[in-house]
Amino acid sequence: MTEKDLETVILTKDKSELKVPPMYKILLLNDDFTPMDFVVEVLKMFFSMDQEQAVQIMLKVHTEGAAVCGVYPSDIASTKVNQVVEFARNNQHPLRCVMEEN
Ligand code: NFA
Repeated sequence: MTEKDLETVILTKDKSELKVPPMYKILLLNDDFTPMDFVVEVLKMFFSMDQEQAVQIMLKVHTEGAAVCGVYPSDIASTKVNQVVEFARNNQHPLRCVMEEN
């Protein structure tokens, strides 16, 4: 048996791996042109909402100017923002979607 076999190996985690990741709110912003039904479809497709939840959030955006539609870590949030904006552009709607740190 070598000296190496008797060594105690201690695995440590870097402090950064123990911290919870920063979270980002995704907001939809109101505009005068995007159809309400389209916004409802976006909320169902990209934020896994059912019809009732999606209508509620869409109406909140419509009446208050903006609403949070989800909270995610940075990479997931930015992917969703890009997917929503691309889907809106592909359908000729000016819908805006942004993320902000909590
Ligand atoms: N204000 C838009 C309309 O009256 C609906 C809308 C809701 C647009 C939420 C963007 C976001 N057609």
